[in-house]
Amino acid sequence: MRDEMIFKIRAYRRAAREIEENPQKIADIQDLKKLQEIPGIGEGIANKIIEISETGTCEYYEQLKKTVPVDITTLNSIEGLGPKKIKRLYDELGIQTIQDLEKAIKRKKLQALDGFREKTEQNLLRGITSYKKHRDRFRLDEALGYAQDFVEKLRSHPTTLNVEIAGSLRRRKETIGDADILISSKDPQVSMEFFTSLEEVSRILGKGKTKSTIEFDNSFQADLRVIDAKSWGAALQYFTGDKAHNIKVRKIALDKGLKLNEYGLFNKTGKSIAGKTEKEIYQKLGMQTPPAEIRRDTGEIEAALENKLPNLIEQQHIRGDLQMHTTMSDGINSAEEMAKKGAELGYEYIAITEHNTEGLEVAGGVSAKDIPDYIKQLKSSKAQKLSCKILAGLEVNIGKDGTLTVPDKYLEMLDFVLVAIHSHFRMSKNEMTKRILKAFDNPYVHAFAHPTGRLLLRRDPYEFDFETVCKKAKEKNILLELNALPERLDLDGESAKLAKEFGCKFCIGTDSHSTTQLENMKYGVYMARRGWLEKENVINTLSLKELENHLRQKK
Ligand code: DGT
Ligand code: CA
Ligand code: CA
Ligand code: ZN
Repeated sequence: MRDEMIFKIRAYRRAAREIEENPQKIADIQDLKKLQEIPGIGEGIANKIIEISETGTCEYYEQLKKTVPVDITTLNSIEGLGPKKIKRLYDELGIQTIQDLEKAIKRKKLQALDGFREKTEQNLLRGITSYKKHRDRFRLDEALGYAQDFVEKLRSHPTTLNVEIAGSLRRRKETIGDADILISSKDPQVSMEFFTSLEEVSRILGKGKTKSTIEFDNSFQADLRVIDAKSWGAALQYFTGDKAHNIKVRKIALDKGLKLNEYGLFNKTGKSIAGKTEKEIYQKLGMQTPPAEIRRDTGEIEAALENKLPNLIEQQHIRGDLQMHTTMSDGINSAEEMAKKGAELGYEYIAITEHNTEGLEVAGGVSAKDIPDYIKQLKSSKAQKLSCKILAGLEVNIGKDGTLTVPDKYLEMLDFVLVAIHSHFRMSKNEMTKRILKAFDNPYVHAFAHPTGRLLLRRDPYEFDFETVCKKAKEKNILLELNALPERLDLDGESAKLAKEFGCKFCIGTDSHSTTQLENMKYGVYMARRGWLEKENVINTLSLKELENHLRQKK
């Protein structure tokens, strides 16, 4: 915004990245020298980190902000707007807020600017609508991070008997409205005091005997409810939801002449017959306990009544990770470092899946003619010695007409070929479907990466006929990816369940750009569980040998 030197900007970005990736909590390192041991952090930034840890902000930043009266954070979260455009909109049209932007679009003022067209205006308007629709929700990883920290503090308090996260967080929904935390306590009043006085709390929105609501800095909210131990299971069941699931379960109770509410399961005379645990409630209703992730009344109740719930996949079944990037493109770790981290996670293999540069404007990647070298590098003798094997993969762009941007003779050399849509998102549904089907006809394709292209709370999926694509994937033996990057989570549970019903198989990849991000695998597993997937449905539960056999079958 201030035309600062590019190297200065880069220095801050690099530091931010390193801090994000640092396993240690940065506020715990209050030592100037120790901070400077972190790559990318010099004395200037180290001093600012200490100032921010101590005061919550830093003078330099506050002064800078005053010189630029633009709501950059909000504008930047609109799809189609980045820092460069925001600066031009401010310089040339004086746009500071989302309201200013809307007004300017309505008056067709953007079209007058160089490089902006009517189409740009329409796209931005769509971005604004999408932003407004999503702004009250939070990404699963962020919400879970907050709530789990909180719950750990509550758990370690001496008056706490039991504490649990309920609601959409327990169901691992990909976006979260608010956190619902349940507690049973020796002294409810003390628990409430403790909850509302924790340092993360920025506002107390309500404080009562059995329920309090607090807000964090970023306006994420959490409810805490105090529960009687004898009603623990009933409350956990009720507040886990979702609502549709609850309504149907309550009806099953009614049909049996029983009454179910958040205090327990009661018979006609009002006597409690279950309530301490969820399990005994479901048992008394003649059903298995559905895992929280699938509670949304899409068949789990019927399955539980017939004792036919799926055996959901678990994190421990995962034996490798099938999508990631390295320093060869915009990642921050080398292939070898990724494999070492893979070994730490107990993996037998990882697939390095760089982008191909043809047809894509990203920071680096591999061009088709460099593929032989790329493979040689990944298969170097040094890499072969690691206990976690590296598969040579590539994330290939699907061109506008459905042809792949890398010739077959190169695809044939690779262990694992992902294809994905990275450009021309706005085609008609029919055209987009044809484009994907055409790509699936290529005999070397193993998997379809981030199939819907959505970015959570930011970009809606592109339009295509999902069922037709599932049928073709099944026919051509192409895996559908569950992309575990928290801003994607693509496929989501609903789509994965549908694809499973079509007989599709899946792979889970973290799409990592650093070793730390390899730990995002859990989010992919949550989506798989929400999609009713079992171990057998997911290819990276196979051993290296079995996986190699499967991948070779394509050739
Ligand atoms: P969220 O917060 O929008 O991500 O979604 P939830 O599912 O966490 O919804 P929330 O926080 O409004 O309520 C937590 C749970 O409480 C919900 O999953 C089920 C239960 N619940 C809330 N309202 C109702 C209701 O009107 N009827 C029934 N049966 N259950 C409800
Ligand atoms: Ca909630
Ligand atoms: Ca709530
Ligand atoms: Zn991609």
